[in-house]
Amino acid sequence: MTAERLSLAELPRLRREGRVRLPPYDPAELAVGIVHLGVGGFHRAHQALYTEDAVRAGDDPRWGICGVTQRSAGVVRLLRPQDGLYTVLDRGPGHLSARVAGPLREIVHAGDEPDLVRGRIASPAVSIVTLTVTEKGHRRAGDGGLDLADPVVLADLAGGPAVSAVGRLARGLQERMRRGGAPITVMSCDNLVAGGAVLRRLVLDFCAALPAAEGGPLAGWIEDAVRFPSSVVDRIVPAATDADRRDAAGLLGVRDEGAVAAEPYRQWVIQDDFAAARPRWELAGAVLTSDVAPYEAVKLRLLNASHSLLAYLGALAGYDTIAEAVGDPGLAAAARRLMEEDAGPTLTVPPGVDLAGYRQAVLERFANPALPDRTVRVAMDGSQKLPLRLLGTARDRLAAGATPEWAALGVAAWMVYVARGRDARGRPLPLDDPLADRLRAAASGVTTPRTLVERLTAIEPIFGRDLPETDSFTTAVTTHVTHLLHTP
Ligand code: CS2
Repeated sequence: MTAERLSLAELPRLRREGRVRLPPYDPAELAVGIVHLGVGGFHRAHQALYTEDAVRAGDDPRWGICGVTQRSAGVVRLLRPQDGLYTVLDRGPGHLSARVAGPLREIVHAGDEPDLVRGRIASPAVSIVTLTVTEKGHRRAGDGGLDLADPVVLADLAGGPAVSAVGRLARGLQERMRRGGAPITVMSCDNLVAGGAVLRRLVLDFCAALPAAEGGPLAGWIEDAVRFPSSVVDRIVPAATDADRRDAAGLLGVRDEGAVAAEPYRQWVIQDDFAAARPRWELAGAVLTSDVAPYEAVKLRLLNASHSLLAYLGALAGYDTIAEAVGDPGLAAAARRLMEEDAGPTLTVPPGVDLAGYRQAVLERFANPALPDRTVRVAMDGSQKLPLRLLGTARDRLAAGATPEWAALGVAAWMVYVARGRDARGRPLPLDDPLADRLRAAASGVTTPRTLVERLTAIEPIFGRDLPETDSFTTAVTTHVTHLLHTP
């Protein structure tokens, strides 16, 4: 493999060769106008590209991004030597194309450079903070507010460099208030229900837990000057692989350690509620709307719910990828029926969306043979995902007097995944979940399906108080668990 790395210095050569799409401007001339917390593969293949496209279409160089990595410094090592440049490979059935993207103007590991992160959020040139910090990264308690029993949150409240996403955000906003308090927008880009309202509540909970003389003025300023729109993001972006880096190097003629592959499809629906300037993302195909809730429910309850169902059933059956899982007619039928029979009746159809077409497209996207997305990736963090993806649907159907059979199957598959920890071929299945210890303890020594369902549904942060008491739900889950446990 070639020793040279992708960098700004390579752009003139790449432009002359004309083999891949390149940033349609000189990246070095972009100012930093956005801070993004959670600069993983998803951000690089989704929001960063929309932003780059909006910069080009609107001829507006204000919107370079300062990408902040929250946990590991790995992304800094990948992207800093490349001046923030990286390749996104579009992998569709029988189709491969590549573009080099340049909107990431700074890459910062928050743990190493906390002052830089705070200073950027406070900078008057920055008018937007976006976040993809995962469901668990929000550190919510069972009631949806900030988990004030979490030692990381407590340490952040006590002062010193913040470690949690909400702590970093709140400290950055505090610094901004001190430096004049220019209005700013904080936009949630995680797979949450009402992510903007969730984030706002968490930040205000953080303020309320600070000493009153400190937290009171901050909360007051946030109420006045900060907006928290929700947004719905969609693009399947598996973890980058050696094959991605190899293909990128083949196309570029230099190494790209930051290459990431994604499906061709992308969608972004944004609540149009900004405190100050923003890129004209609509020029890049984003939908700006006053109400994202119907889009959010469609995405979580159709795409993400059937993704999780296929991940647990598929992993148990020994399928490594989502494409293999959806290639199994029984599993594909379960995913289809979850979308049609359980989720469908709970949805309000958003303007311009055809639900039958959406469902069909979801199954086709999952079947994409060119993009190996691992079942265990999607199976991760089930305790955080199930309530948003399956249990809302279950509750709505139960309230309508129906039994949500397919949502119950998804829950049962997760339970068997947790309890058995092995696939049909005897290979271990990782339990990667912030509640892993609690889940393992609940499932250990259990001898009957009924007890397994009782023990796991008793975990209140996941199932609340209502679902363990709802017989038609627990009976449906138990029937599926029984069946799955008897399937080798
Ligand atoms: C997946 C999502 O990780 C998961 O559980 O369901 O990451 C999914 O790939 C994205 O939401 C697609 O937009």
